[in-house]
Parts: sequence; structure tokens; C-alpha cells
Amino acid sequence: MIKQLALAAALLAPLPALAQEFVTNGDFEAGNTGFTSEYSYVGATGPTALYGQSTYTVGTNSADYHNLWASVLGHGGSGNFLIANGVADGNAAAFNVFSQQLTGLTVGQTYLFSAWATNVCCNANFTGANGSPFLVSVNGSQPLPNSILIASTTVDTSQTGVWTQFSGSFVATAASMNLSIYNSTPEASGNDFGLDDISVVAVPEPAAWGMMIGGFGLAGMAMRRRVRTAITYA
Ligand SMILES: [Ca+2]
Ligand SMILES: [Ca+2]
Repeated sequence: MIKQLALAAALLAPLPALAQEFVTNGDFEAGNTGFTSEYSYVGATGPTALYGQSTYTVGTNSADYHNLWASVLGHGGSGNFLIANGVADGNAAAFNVFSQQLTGLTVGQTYLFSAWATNVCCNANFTGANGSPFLVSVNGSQPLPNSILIASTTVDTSQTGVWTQFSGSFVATAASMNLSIYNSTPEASGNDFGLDDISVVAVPEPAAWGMMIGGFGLAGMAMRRRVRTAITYA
């Protein structure tokens, strides 16, 4: 009976966490660490702190860094996020705003990338054009097609401060691959954005689910057999 209870408890126990996170500090709560950027980091706050194209910081409110930016908070309403003054597409010296070497990947495994983006431009004092499409590449920096394009999104001026999730999947071709997020708008002015909660997790394959379900089935049969055995000989 104790064995049966133990087996039943094991079957009822929560599944081990399938979603191992492969991105370090993707929520930026540890600050400006764990990733590299071709943008220039600015540590200080101030009304002109992020005036320069291709500058970025990790902060809690975009309005602290640019007097034309809206007051946008981190994804979920608080916390750190990456705040960037996006540069025009084609500026190869400052292309990737976020890059990180993913490690521990399994070749052939499918992974799901996702991240949240928002437009921080602008407040009512800004009268220029806007629009910040993102492209996300994996395994290499620019230019495409040397890297794998896995996701893109566009955050426009009417969506200032609205966090939008974008996602895509890729198959690992090496245990260590580069994840890069870059901005592809051709217009520098008004092209300013926030990023938060960048994530890469393995996608369970149908075969894996089948094996898991099959495993439960076998375990269930084993338990039923034990129960019958117990009844017969008790
Ligand atoms: Ca955050
Ligand atoms: Ca800009």
C-alpha cells in the first residue's frame, strides 16, 4: 500500500520544469550585465542623456533619459528594461542593440525566442515621424542572410508605451549560438524603444510529448498491475 501511494504521489507530482531559460538577465533586473551591445551605454539620467543615436541604458522609466520621450515603465509595470535611442538601419557600427551567446543548446532541438518591445517615443513635444521595426537574428550578427532571422515586430507611434510581444523559433545548429536583436528602421528620428523579458526556451517536440505520455501509460499499467497483485495476494 505504501508503494502504491508512493507511485501515485510520484505520478501526481508536478512535472519537472520543462522551460529552462537560456537567456541570462533577459529581464534586465540585474542591470547592464550579461549581454553586449553595439550601442553606447549611458549610465546617467537627464533630459539629454540619451540624445545620441545608438545609445542605450538599463533603467525603470524612459522619461528619465530624454525630454521628448514618454514616461514608459518596464514590462509588467515596473522594473528595469533596456531603453535605447535607435539608430537608422545600415549603420553597421551600431547595429545590434542586444547580443548574447547562448550556451548549452542541443543540436537539432527547436527553441522558442520571445521578447517584449515598446516604443518610448514620444511625448507631446515631439512632432517628427516614428516607427521602429525590430528584426531578431540568431547565430551571428548582421548582415542577413548569414544569420537566421527568427522574428520581427513593428512598434509605431500610436503604440507608445504599449508593450508588444514578438516571438519566433529556430533549430539549434550548434551548442553555442549568438542571439542578436537589432533595429531595422531606416529613420533615426523617433526610432526609440524599450526591450524587456527576452527569453529562449526549448520547445517540447511532439515525439518527446509522445514518449512522456507513453511513459505515464506504462507507469499507470504498472500501478494497476500492482494493485491487482495486491488484491489477489493480500
Ligand atoms: Ca524587466
Ligand atoms: Ca533614434
